[in-house]
Amino acid sequence: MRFVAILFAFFCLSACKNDQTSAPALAQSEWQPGGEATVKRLQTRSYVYTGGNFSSSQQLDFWTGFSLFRDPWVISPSSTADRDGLGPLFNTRSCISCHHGGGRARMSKPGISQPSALVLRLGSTKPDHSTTDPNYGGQIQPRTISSDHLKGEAWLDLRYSMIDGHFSDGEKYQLQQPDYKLTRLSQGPLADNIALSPRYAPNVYGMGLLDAISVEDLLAQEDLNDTNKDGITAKYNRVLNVQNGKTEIGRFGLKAKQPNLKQQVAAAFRDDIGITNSLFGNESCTSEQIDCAKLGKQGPAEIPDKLLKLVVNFNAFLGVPPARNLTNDAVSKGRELFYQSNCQACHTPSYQTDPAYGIAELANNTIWPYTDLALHDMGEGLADGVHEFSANGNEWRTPPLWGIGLQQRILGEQRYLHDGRARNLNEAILWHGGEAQNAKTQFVNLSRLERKQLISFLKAI
Ligand code: HEC
Ligand code: HEC
Ligand SMILES: [Ca+2]
Ligand SMILES: [Ca+2]
Ligand SMILES: [Ca+2]
Repeated sequence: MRFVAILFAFFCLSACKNDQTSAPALAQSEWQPGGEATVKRLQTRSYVYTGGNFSSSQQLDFWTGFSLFRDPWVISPSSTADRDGLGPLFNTRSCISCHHGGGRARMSKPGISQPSALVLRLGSTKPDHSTTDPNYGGQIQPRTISSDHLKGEAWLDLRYSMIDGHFSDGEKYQLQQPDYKLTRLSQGPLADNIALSPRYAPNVYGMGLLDAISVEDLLAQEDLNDTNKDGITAKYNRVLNVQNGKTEIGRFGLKAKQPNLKQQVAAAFRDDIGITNSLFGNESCTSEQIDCAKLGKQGPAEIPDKLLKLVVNFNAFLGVPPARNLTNDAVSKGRELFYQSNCQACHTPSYQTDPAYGIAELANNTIWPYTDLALHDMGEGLADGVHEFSANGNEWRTPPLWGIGLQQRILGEQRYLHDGRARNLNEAILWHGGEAQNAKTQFVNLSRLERKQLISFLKAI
């Protein structure tokens, strides 16, 4: 009897293996994940280089855009009219303080602090996504230009508790479960039905290429009723394009709230730095924040369209780092395991960008971003409870994985996931739940060697 059972288990194992997706042969294009817009040589301290194929006038725009991304904004009025208008309430003075070298920045330390790269969004716990907090609006801005009249909205009290677990082979691991509280709130507690949604600044290279994926290629992956029965339902966020008032597919932001790169950058200017623009013309002050309104913008947009466009193009042209070590033995085994574990069901390996995309250098490129840009229920463990358009409190957009192995090298620190709770790639995978539960279980069941191989693949792409 026992023998039969073992025999049966053996057959099932091999049958189940056949069910799994096996990796396609390594393509030459995988070495250049950003296609023509891949950075030529790997840099050590920063991602800030354009891809190979931009003209000299585009390069010039890129570097001018970079200075607007890097240099701090100052209080208005000032002698540098090109970069004043900071606040009244703000998170940090520059884009780069949250996107170090075009990537992520240092994560907040546990304890009480004014966070920088960890943005505390406020959102509705009800499907009515447009509700924001009457006092604080849609985001906590911890800093202010005037310590006399206007206080920063709140500080963060961040604590971690440890969760013990083990892989199937008995090896132990520990995950840190975050607990977020607001403290030193300037206008009392948050309203009912409003919850905190912590967001750790993501990488911003390759954004132009993600913008250049055609809507058709994205929607072809939508699978609301899980017709292929793999336990995964890809859903695209439907969001407001503030320029034309239309509902469009969301791509940018951790819940894919923004339909295009320009709107993402314009929202960052207003919400994170306090710089109004033609898309978001009012300061982030709520109607309860009268002193904020008094100190705010007088006159036209604080960043004119011409300069806004330079920053958008900086983000669009920011090249993707080249892949490394793909033919290394461990990496190619890890590549096989990535597909066998069904990671690619959400982390869609590759696309051909839209041949008709407006920026010719970004059009019609073979790219390897490893994302479907769709929303997935990732389980209670990662849920923030906050709705953003059609995204619910359990859902997050699949992040791209290109260049992910370079974080230690560029930032000198590794932190992953929407709130930076994961301290390495192992932990990032172990937090996967919900629709990704099966993939996570596959990972937990791998041998120690296989887990290392899978991680070495992630470090190579
Ligand atoms: C205070 C920190 C902070 C500042 C300052 C900041 N960002 Fe971000 N950035 C974030 C966070 C957090 C997100 C994710 C937002 C979300 O989930 O909606 C983000 C998202 C983005 C994205 C989309 C990435 C993606 O994968 O969808 C781009 C592009 C971007 N930021 C560019 C900028 C630019 C340009 C500036 C300056 C105008 C800027 N950011 C300023 C924290 C910051
Ligand atoms: C059901 C869809 C889905 C599947 C399957 C899936 N992922 Fe993810 N993955 C996501 C989403 C969504 C996130 C973002 C979650 C968050 O930030 O809370 C994510 C985040 C990650 C991150 C962290 C990225 C970052 O920049 O912080 C890594 C690494 C990762 N996944 C690797 C994997 C691997 C390896 C597998 C297979 C074992 C896998 N994923 C399977 C959807 C998926
Ligand atoms: Ca302002
Ligand atoms: Ca606010
Ligand atoms: Ca499915």
